[in-house]
Amino acid sequence: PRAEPAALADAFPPDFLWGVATSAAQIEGAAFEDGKGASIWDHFCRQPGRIKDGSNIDVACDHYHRFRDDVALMQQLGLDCYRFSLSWPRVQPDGQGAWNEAGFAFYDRLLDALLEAGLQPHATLYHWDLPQALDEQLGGWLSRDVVGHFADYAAEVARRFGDRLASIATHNEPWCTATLGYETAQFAPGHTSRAESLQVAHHLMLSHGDAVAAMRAVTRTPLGIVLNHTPAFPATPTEADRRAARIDDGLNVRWYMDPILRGCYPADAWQHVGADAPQVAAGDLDRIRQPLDFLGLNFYTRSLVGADGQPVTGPGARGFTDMGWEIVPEVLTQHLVRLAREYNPPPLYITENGMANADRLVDGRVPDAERTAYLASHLQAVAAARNLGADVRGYFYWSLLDNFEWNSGYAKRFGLVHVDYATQERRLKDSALWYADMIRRHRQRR
Ligand code: GBH
Repeated sequence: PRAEPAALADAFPPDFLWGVATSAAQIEGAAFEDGKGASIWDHFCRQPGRIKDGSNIDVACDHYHRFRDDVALMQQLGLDCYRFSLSWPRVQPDGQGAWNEAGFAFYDRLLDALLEAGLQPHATLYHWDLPQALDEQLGGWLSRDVVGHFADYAAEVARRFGDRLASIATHNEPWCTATLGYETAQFAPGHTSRAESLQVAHHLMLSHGDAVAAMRAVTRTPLGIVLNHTPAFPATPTEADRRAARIDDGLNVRWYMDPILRGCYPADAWQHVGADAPQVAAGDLDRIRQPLDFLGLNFYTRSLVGADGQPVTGPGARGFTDMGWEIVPEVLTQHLVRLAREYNPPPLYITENGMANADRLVDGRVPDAERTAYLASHLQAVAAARNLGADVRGYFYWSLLDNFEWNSGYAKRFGLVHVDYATQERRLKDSALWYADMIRRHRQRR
């Protein structure tokens, strides 16, 4: 298809779903209101030097108080669905023991507002905001005990909300939780050990499997997981770089896909990590591999592996985002087709895709042509992958709003909607109007 809204609308079947995504810690604010417990991100933001602009998430986009406005914006855009996450410490302040009814009441109000507006709610249980109490008392995801606490939390959410949720994903991007949180220290809780990160990854996957099993007992809503894939390419065509890219693929893509969908770890990457490999108890891999109803894929860019530094441009490069990430939509097509062929996965959703851009307000508008081009080219890429056999059923743009971009603070803007943090004023960017136009055309064909 061409990149125009009409051509793109034509390239997707009538039941293809259009959405946007957010996460609790990045937008809600109200960090200590109505009985919410602290999360590891509330804590991390208070450690000097962790967040580039020194900001925190006490207020963020104030979505906790402004969710009705945000739902109205999504309705205005004509979206089918909304992907959001629940804050575990908002509904269970210590991560075990007592539930916080006021916290559940917020999600109850949000679900009512979404359903009233005709938007399908897609929930994620864990988008990185672990209850701080579990970190302090048990050592966070390093503790195998957290697996059971997560499954209890998952079952409680499924019991209360399952019948109103269009889907539930256990984890968002376990690679990020494990690698950025426990190996590179970019994310909470800020540890620097590969062995820890791989043990955490194992516990995350075990908690995914146990949560799916626990939720199956109380809900019939579709269950799955969301993985982030950054396809790795050799920086130069040498054998050494090719091997490095293959190992990177083993640690980012196959380290999660293989246990979750096939019940085994990838042999080459396992061998590569040597003594850093995790403790795996008998039966763990059977618990991890549960039948899933969908797989969510978050795609932003590729990585070039093996050289001393990354080349400024590579084959297929179409420029870089404000995060410095290379824009490579054709890699999304190629990767989706690979997943379909290698794994025969459950139905796929692009649960995140988007770009940070140096957006500015100009005469009351936000002329973010770069974002519109990114969106259009990635939708073309998804359509192409579908034509080549990848069963992709929906697309969620990251993100609805400009929000807290983790260790980058508020300086990086991913939203279709501009947020003025001084006033909390929301304003649709040009890309939002483009997306709404494409969706409207697609709906006319239904
Ligand atoms: C997602 O993470 C998160 O789910 C979301 O909360 C976040 O706001 C959003 O993306 C935007 O960051 O280091 O150059 O090789 C995505 C995390 C992005 C991690 C791409 C790996 C590789 C870029 N991934 N990144 S590079």
